[in-house]
Amino acid sequence: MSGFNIEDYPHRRLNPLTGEWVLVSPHRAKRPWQGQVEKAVIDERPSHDPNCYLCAGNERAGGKTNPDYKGTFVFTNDFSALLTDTPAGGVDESSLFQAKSESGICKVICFSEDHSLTIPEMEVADIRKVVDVWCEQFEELGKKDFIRYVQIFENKGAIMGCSNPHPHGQIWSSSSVPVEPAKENQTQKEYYEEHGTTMLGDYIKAELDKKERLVVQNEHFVALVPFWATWPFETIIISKRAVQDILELTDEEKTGLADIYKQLTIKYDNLFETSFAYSAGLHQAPTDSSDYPEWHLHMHFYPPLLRSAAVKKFMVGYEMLATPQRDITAEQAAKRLRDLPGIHYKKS
Ligand code: H2U
Ligand code: ZN
Repeated sequence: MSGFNIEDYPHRRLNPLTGEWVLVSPHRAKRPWQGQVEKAVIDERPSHDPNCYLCAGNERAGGKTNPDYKGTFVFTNDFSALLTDTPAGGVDESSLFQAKSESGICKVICFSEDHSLTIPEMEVADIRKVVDVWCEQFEELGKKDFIRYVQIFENKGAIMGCSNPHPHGQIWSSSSVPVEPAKENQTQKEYYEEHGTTMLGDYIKAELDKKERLVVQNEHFVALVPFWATWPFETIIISKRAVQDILELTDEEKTGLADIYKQLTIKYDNLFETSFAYSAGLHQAPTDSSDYPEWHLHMHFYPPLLRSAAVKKFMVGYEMLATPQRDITAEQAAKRLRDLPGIHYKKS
């Protein structure tokens, strides 16, 4: 088509980290939205909830009692999806019936003793304590012979299936490299072999130059809407220095990670003046003691909200059967986030 441009015409964009494509239909986002934009009721929570299984001093579903912790608190998930003592073995009948034993360790991390808080409302110094726990856990779990990948993540909000508003995250570590990191393992390796530099290092260099998809940044990290974003307000935090995992971060960089986690989630909360739901998690090199110079630490944020505190995007129909699709472009989403105040709406 002559005169093609990506602001006006339907097109596909490549996600170089997964090798997958997303369909973008910018012409559809041009229709004005006339539906109401309802504000969510501000949910006021107590600092301590006697019925919360993550609050200090309370009993959990498994029967154990939480200590009187202050700051962060880590425990082994009472309903772990992976177990340490799974016998080796599998099913290997033919290429059609393949199964492999999998073992691992799952943990839950309380980010704060204060039940009422969320990351955007916590102090950077307290989020830094969360980053320190990530480092301790990544090191401890990654050192184990049978652990080859450590997935650190946060599921936030009831619409993401999160069972409890108490600020918390999880770590699932496993004996094999799971599907998403395995794709990124392959693509980053191929890129590094071809260019001698990390894919995401080259990517942020270009994005810092173009600026149109940037959301927030500090000295050590940048948060942006990736060119290939699938979810309406999907973002990625990337370290400015290429490091394979969080253990390589300097003290200052760890504080930088805490800072950008807060800055980005403030933007998110301010977008619809609601506690913004998402699944977010770090992607880093496998922990099988090989060297992975191609791996570049980053954190994905996949939020489901589209238009208001209540209207979410559904990945259904064409997206389940063919390919993911979006209307609002990555550039429009980035501009909306970038233009929002940097102070949390509850504090302004
Ligand atoms: P979500 O925030 O994504 O719902 O996860 C909370 C985790 O906490 C979940 O994996 C665990 C669940 O198994 N959990 C416990 O380990 N102990 C409890 O008493 C309740 C929930
Ligand atoms: Zn609580």
